Formats: sequence, C-alpha cells, structure tokens
Amino acid sequence: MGKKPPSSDATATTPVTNAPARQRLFLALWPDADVRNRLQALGEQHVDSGRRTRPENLHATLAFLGAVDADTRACVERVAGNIDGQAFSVTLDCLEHRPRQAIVWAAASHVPAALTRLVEQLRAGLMQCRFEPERRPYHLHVTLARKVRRGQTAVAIDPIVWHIGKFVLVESRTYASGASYQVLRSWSLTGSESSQRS
Ligand code: 3AM
Repeated sequence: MGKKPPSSDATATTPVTNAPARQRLFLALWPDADVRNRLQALGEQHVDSGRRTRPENLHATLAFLGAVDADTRACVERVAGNIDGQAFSVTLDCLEHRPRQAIVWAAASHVPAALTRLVEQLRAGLMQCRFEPERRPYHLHVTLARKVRRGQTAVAIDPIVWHIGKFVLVESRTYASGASYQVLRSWSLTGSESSQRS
C-alpha cells in the first residue's frame, strides 16, 4: 500500500532541507508469547535454509504503510482509533512456501468474518489518509523465513489457535543486523479481555 504522490504545488513549495522525519510503519496483529513460541518452533522444525524471522519480529501484517510523515501517522492513528472491530480467533493451519517471494509463512485456510471486516475498515480509513486503495484480497500470514529457495508448496501443521484482541501500529527499522520492529500503539477489539477490563 503506497501513498499518493503530493500535488505538484506541494512539491514546488516544500523545502527539501526541512523535510519532516518519516517513520516506516505498518499495522499488524502481534502474537502473544505462547503463539510466538509455537511459531518459532514451527520455523525451527520446518525451515532449514534461508533466514528465519527473529522470534520478537513475528507478526501478521494488516496493512503496510511505508515511510510516512507525522501528519500521516496522526491520520492513521485516528483511523485506527475509530475502528469498530470485534475480537476473534484465527487458526494457523498451513505452512506455505511462496517460491516467487522465496518466503515460508504460516497461514490460515479460513479467514474469520471479523478479520475481513477489520481489514476492510482499515483499508477504507487509510484512503482518507491519502493511501492508494489496496485491492488485493487479504491473506493472513506470518512470515517465518525469507530467502528460502526450495520447499514444499504447502504442508498441513498442528493448528495454532491465535486469539486476537487487539491490533497494533509498528515501526520498522533496518539495521546491518536485520529488521527491528517496535510496537508503538495498540487498539483493543471489542470482546477482548483487554477491552472488557478498560
Ligand atoms: O508481514 P510480512 O512479512 O508479509 O514484507 C514486509 C512485511 O510483510 C512488508 O511489510 C511487512 C512488515 O515489514 N513490506 C515491506 N515493504 C513493503 C512494500 N513496499 C511491504 N509490503 C508492501 N509493500
């Protein structure tokens, strides 16, 4: 999902030297410790080549935002805060090798209606922040490894049931040692334990 280019007027009047700092952001579902441990074990069991995702980086992307300025981040946070979403459970039941992207991911063969609604609401809201509309269908997945050249296309796994009561805004930073993801904010979904407590 990319941002629309600024209008030609904005380009002409924005001083390059004062360009605001940008953050590389995405919206995601973040696993709890139990699900993260199970995903880590799955990667260790099934992936013996390429580069496994560090356990602390395991997640399912809802919407990739790219490098955004402070105003756009504020807009994204307003959109996220206005989401009227329900908590749900998703079952990761399949390991897939995607040869074109050289990725191995854990995926869910069934997408719960609450997840579809959440993604639809986010995509519609992000258009208000001038993001290009995302038209590709949403497939929930957790990337377990990259640069995997060979592997079975799809393998059934012991199901991992993931209870999802919130979604998060994450900053991605790239270092020589690899990507580092930091959760900046989270929003509860109705019916989750955290939203019942608040
Ligand atoms: O959640 P996964 O691992 O599928 O590949 C990146 C990762 O996806 C993806 O955003 C997630 C968090 O970094 N990503 C990175 N650059 C992207 C781009 N330009 C991108 N997705 C779409 N467009």
